[in-house]
Amino acid sequence: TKQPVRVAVTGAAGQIGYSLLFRIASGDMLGKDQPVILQLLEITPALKALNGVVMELRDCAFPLLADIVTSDDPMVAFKDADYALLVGAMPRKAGMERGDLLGANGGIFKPQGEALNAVASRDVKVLVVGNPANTNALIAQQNAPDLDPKQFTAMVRLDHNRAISQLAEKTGKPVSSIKNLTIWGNHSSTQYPDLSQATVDGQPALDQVDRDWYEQQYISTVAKRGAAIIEARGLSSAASAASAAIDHMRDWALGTPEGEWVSMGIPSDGSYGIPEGLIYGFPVTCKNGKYEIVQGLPVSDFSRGKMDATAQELTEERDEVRKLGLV
Ligand code: NAX
Repeated sequence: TKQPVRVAVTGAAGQIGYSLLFRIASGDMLGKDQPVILQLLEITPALKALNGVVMELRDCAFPLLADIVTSDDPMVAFKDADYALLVGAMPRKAGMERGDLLGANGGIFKPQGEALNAVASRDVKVLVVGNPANTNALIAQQNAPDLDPKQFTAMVRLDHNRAISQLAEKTGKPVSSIKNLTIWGNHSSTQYPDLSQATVDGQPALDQVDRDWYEQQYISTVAKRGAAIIEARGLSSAASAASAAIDHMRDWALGTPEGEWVSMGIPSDGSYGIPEGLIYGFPVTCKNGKYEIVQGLPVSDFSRGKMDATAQELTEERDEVRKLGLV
């Protein structure tokens, strides 16, 4: 039997945590043969609620759940962590400017980056879910100089999954028939859900839908799906966000199927003309615990405009956190 691996989760007493932790502990993320130790971080006032979640986790009697650690100190929660899912963040409040939001999150992700740098496994795989996810990932990464920058990723997988489900609904085909669509850029309203390479049952997706529907409706429906969930549920997406985090980590750790790609927010190496260093959604394949950008895809003028616009937004966010001295 395998040795347990350490999985750190921040914001563990929150909504996403309430779904995510149970999926990790049941083996959905790292496989049904991989025991896990959960290392849960919360702010001090939420530790009591977190303890309730821990009681429930124990009551599930998950065979793969080897141990649970809770703390309000990132140096404890990230100790020797093999995986770190950074979910806890500062939400945007009414009247907050982008600079205020980025500054408040810098207060969380800078010390967390420093703690990962100091105590996590040297091979730790980090996924940032807490918004603004791409730039929060950049802040954590830039404060962890001893780790490889490629170890820091941001979640665009929920957008990716939403894009699949919207296309499945439109074409009347099962989600399993849809391959190789891409979320480029920021996990925000400027993201670009790109169908130009996507296939449905092996046939080009754009031959099966109306170009107008794609450009005028599909892209914004995917980008605004989070707001639609809040409107309907009165709360933001949680179970679907947790499921996407599981998908992201599972594919990174265990690999993507041959001939298929997924979307991950990763540091740009300059591919596709995206400024180097931005944490940007790219099409990637994963193998042996490493991801690689899918190269050589044709980029239309329409795509170019969308890809540059979302890169521009991320550049502005980076400029803002630079001004704040966070990176
Ligand atoms: P909740 O407010 O339910 O939970 C967040 C938890 O984080 C709280 O329990 C809070 O006490 C904790 N927390 C705050 N600061 C912390 C710190 N410094 N250290 C440790 N824990 C801390 O939010 P939830 O619905 O779970 O969403 C969490 C984050 O995910 C939000 O930032 C949200 O915007 C973001 N999302 C990102 C998505 C993505 O696709 N990248 C989609 C879903 C989600 O909206």
